[in-house]
Amino acid sequence: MLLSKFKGSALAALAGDCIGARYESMWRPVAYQTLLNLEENLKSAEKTSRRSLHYTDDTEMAHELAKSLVENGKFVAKDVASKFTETFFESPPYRYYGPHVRNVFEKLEKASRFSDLFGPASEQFDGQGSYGNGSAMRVFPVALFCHGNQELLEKLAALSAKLTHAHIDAINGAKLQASAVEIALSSSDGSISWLEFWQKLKDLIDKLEVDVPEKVYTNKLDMIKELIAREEVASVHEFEDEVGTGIKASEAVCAAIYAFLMCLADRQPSELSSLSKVQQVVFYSISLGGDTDTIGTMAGAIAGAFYGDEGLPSYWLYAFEGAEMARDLATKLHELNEKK
Ligand code: 8NA
Ligand code: MG
Ligand code: MG
Ligand code: MG
Repeated sequence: MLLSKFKGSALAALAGDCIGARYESMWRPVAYQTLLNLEENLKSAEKTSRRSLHYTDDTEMAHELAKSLVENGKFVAKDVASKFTETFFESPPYRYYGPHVRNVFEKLEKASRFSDLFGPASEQFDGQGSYGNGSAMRVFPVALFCHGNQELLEKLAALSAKLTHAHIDAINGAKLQASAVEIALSSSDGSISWLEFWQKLKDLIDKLEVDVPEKVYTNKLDMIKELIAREEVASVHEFEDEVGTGIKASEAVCAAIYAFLMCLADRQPSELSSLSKVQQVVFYSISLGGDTDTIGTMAGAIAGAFYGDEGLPSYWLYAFEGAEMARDLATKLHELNEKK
C-alpha cells in the first residue's frame, strides 16, 4: 500500500503540472467542462502511445531533487544545486521557469562555482529572498524520502527551499506542503476527516509562524476552514479574494490544500463525479485558476499520497511526458524508505 501511495503522489503531481500548464497563462478559473474535454482527449493517448502533454519547471525540479536523494541516499545540497542548475540551462523554453530564478542559477554556477550554495538565493529581491511558490512546487520527494521522520522532513524541506528561495513564506510553504504529503502518506481514506487533517496542518503552522509577525499561513488556513465548513461552496472569485491562487507560495500552497480538503470533505463539484478521487482533486484544484500547474501539482502530490495510484487512469502513464521517470523515482524512494 505504501508503494502505491508513493507512486500515486509522483504520478498525480506530474498530472497536475502537465494538465495545469495548459491553463497557467490564463490567470482565470478553468471551466469543469474544459477539463473534462481534455480528459477525453488524453484517453486517446493510450491508443496512439503519443505523449501529449509536457511537464514544466515544477516536475523538472522535483525529479532532479528526487534523483539526488536516490543517488546519494541523503540530502546533499551541492548536488541538488548543481542538478537544478544544469537542467535549468539545458531545459527547453516550455518548462516556463519563474521569471527571476535564473539569477540564482547564474550566480551559483558562474560566480561561486557552487561554493556559496545559499548566498545567491538570499540576495534575490534586494535581500528579501523570493516568496514564490517554486520552493513548495517541487518539494514532494522530500516527503517521500523522509516518510516517518517529521523533524528530518522539516529540515530538508527548508534546506531544499533555501537553495533558490530565502523568504520565510517560501520556506514555510515548502514545510507545509511536504507535511501535507506526509500526513496523506500516514493516513488513509476513511481514517481521517478533513477537519482532523486541517488541524494537523494548523498545529504545524502555529509552530512555524510563532515568531513570524505577518502570520500569512495562519490566516489563510483559518479562512480555508471557514470556507469548507460553510454551507454554500465559495465561488472561485471569493476564494481568489480570500486566499488567492497566485505565484506566492502562501497562495498556491493554501489553494492546493483547500482543493484536497474540499474533496476529502466530499464537497467536490458534482460535474467531476465520474472521475476517480485523485482526478477530482487535480481537476478541482486547476479549476480555481491562477497558477494552475503549480496548484495542480501540489494538490496532486497530496491526493496521490492519500489515495494511492490504484484509481488512476491507465492512460495517465501515456499522456504525460516523464511518467515512467515519476514512477521509477517513486519506486526508488520507496525502496530507500524500506531500508531505513
Ligand atoms: P521566482 O523566484 O521568480 O518567484 C516568482 C515571482 O514572484 C517573481 O518573479 C516575482 O514576481 C514574485 N516575487 C517573489 N518574491 C518576491 C519578493 N520578495 N518581492 C517581490 N516579488 C517577489 O520563481 P519561482 O521559482 O518561485 O516561480 C515558480 C513559478 O514559476 C511556478 O508557478 C512555475 O510554474 C513558474 N511559472 C512560470 C510562468 C511562466 O509563464 N514562465 C508563470 C507562472 C509561474
Ligand atoms: Mg510550472
Ligand atoms: Mg489569480
Ligand atoms: Mg506555475
